[in-house]
Amino acid sequence: MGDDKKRQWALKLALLGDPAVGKTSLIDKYITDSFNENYQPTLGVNIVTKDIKLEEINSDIRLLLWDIAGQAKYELTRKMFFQGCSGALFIYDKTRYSTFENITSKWLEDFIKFGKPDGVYILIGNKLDLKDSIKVSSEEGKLLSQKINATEFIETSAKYGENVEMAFKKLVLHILKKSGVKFVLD
Ligand code: G3D
Ligand code: MG
Repeated sequence: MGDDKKRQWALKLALLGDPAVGKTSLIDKYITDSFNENYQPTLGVNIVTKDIKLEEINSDIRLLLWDIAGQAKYELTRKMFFQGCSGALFIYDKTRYSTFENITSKWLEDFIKFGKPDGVYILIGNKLDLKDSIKVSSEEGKLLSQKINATEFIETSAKYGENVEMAFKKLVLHILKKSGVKFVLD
């Protein structure tokens, strides 16, 4: 209370999920307004930065969004991918059940094995707009998020931007909250 000094943060966030679930599309949608830089090294990762301001906690935050660019190379660069990573979005495609199953058997396992023990993560069911091809119900998504102790479950459409900004913002707020920043998060 009474501390009005502006704070600055840099957070590394990972987007995890099977090929074609929409990781890159979610990032593209999110950064459209304030694109900074985007480079694709030969390492199999894509790193995009985005600077955001969160007035509610008087903070400037630089986000480093790590996206898997080549599946085979990801296996080789996993350690680096998770080093210093504060949080993750676990993404599956609501129209492909195998992408949902792989959240636990592959992506969560990697995050636990290679990531920070106190890392924060949100479960994302993407392609919400493909109403006629849905294979994973909202109830199943919700149940999985509880089972894996995700801080939130959010369904998105990267195509139409539905809930995209909210998903990233919630991840950031949950990370800051967990690291001791005092504010009310609902
Ligand atoms: P990835 O980065 O996880 O591999 P991409 O996935 O972002 O490359 O997306 C894979 C394909 O799914 C792309 O289609 C992309 O347009 C589509 N996609 C991603 N998110 C959504 C969504 O929310 N709704 C719909 N309808 N499609 C989505 P293409 O045809 O370019 O391969
Ligand atoms: Mg991609």
